[in-house]
Amino acid sequence: MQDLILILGDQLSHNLAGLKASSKQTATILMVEISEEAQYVPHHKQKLTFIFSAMRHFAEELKLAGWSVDYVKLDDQDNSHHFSGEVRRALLRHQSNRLICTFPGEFRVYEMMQNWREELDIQVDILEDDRFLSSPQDFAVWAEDRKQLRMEFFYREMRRKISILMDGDQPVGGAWNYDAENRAPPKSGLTIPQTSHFTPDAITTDVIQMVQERFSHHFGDLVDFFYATTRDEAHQVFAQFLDERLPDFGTYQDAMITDEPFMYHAHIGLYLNAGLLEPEAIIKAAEEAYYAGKAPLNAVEGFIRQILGWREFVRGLYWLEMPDYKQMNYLDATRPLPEFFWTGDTDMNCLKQAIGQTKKYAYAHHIQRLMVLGNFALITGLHPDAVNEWYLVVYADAYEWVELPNVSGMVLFADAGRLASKPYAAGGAYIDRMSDYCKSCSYKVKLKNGPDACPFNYLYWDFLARHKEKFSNNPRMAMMYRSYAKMSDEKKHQISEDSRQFLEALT
Ligand code: FAD
Ligand code: DLZ
Ligand code: SF4
Repeated sequence: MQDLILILGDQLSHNLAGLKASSKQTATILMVEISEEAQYVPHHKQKLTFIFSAMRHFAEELKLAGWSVDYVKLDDQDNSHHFSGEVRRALLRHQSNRLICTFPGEFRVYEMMQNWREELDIQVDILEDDRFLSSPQDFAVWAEDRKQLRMEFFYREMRRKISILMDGDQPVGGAWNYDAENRAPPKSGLTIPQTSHFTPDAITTDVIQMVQERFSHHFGDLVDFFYATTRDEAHQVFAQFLDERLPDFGTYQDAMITDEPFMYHAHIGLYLNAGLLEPEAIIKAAEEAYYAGKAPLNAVEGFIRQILGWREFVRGLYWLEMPDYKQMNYLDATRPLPEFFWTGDTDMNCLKQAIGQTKKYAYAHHIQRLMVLGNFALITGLHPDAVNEWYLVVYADAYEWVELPNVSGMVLFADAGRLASKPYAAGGAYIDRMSDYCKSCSYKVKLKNGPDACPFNYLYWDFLARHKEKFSNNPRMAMMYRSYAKMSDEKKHQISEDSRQFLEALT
């Protein structure tokens, strides 16, 4: 009897726990392309292309390494198009009575796996995903008895735990965080290095055709697909980032420039989350770049914090709080998603830029996701379900474990502050400072009210006024409420009128 090892589309790692639990002699690997996964939310065409192509390439690598691989393609005749059906069929094909799985990235898939024990009457081993540096159990222990969960404290413990950028028990350079040196506005005349481009090989070309045929109605362009689809290529992307972009990563981390989607970011989220890159190796390589004098501490610490801090933290939070987290809507937001989130057809240039890029590349960098798109969703009161679905659909790196806490926690404050100490709301001045978008916008960022004023300016105050009961006692927001209190009644009325008109037109 053979063991059956199930490998999902975001588990494409040769050191996966599931692979380590059996052997080439005693196991068959099962990989399945299924339309339920492609369509439970209608993923961006480039995301589908990336995942299916990376799965097919990984299956070839496994075969070359001597594994027996049973790979079910999307257009295979008897494909049942859901995980349970494919596992059931494969168990019969291989006469297996032991199924080995690695802990999945989404709660709904975990529930499915747990049900297989009874449904299929077999042994199902669900192994911890040890590619992460902190397990859900470790995180639960850390979180126990803490009223507020703050990434910064979790991150410091992780730095100590895996001994990264440490000088004995103290952080290298004397501080845990160098953000004071980061986040400069974009300078004119910056020459931003090109990102890596790969020409689609025969496997990717087949996948592109399949996606164009089957999922043409999904969001996103697929005219120019240049992403890595193998581990080797993903490593090339990262190597290029280390050499060319990491030194400026910190300084320009929050900057946004028209037609520069990738800036100095790494553009590796999709590879990390699918398993083509491993977080620990990435962090260590960045640390080495610092010790070798190739990148300054503010850049390296900032980069490591994103992966060792934020990435691990949001995963811990997800598994700690699910399934309730998904239902949370602390601010009682009800507005449907405006149509222009799918088309980019809006006069607000910052949104147009961020959505246009997302459509073209299935990518937008963190500040575009947080302070442009997210800020807009927060202050206009878009419903968390609609916003979560949009983010899950449109980004190539989006899986629920990472998308949901970022959207419901960081962006929408739907979790009542479990993740963030205050909502990330801002007026147009922030976007103007950190980008060149306002110069080409039909709205005037300096105007606070009236038909030509930047909508962020009045919507921001209207948001604060609408949620006064929930936020006015938050010490981090006291200053803003004091400023609002000092405004004349006429000014407050203008804010509310402009917002009412804008929001009515939006819906
Ligand atoms: P870089 O800026 O170069 O950062 C390097 C790596 O750090 C990223 O690849 C990622 O693995 C990690 N990282 C950085 N910030 C975060 C974060 N807040 N949470 C988790 N990991 C982080 N990231 C996803 O991987 N998937 C998502 O679905 C996702 N949805 C997001 C939704 C919103 C509303 C926001 C505000 C952020 C979201 N992020 C998500 C986090 C972040 O925006 C992306 O990880 C990043 O933009 C990916 O691009 P990059 O590889 O160039 O990142
Ligand atoms: C995202 C995705 C898609 C689109 N398709 C598949 C697929 O056909 N087969 C598969 O094994 N995985 C796919 N994935 C990734 C899964 O959605 C992901 O493994 C789960 O959401 C758990 O994180
Ligand atoms: Fe965005 Fe306002 Fe600037 Fe226009 S003026 S780009 S809407 S911040």
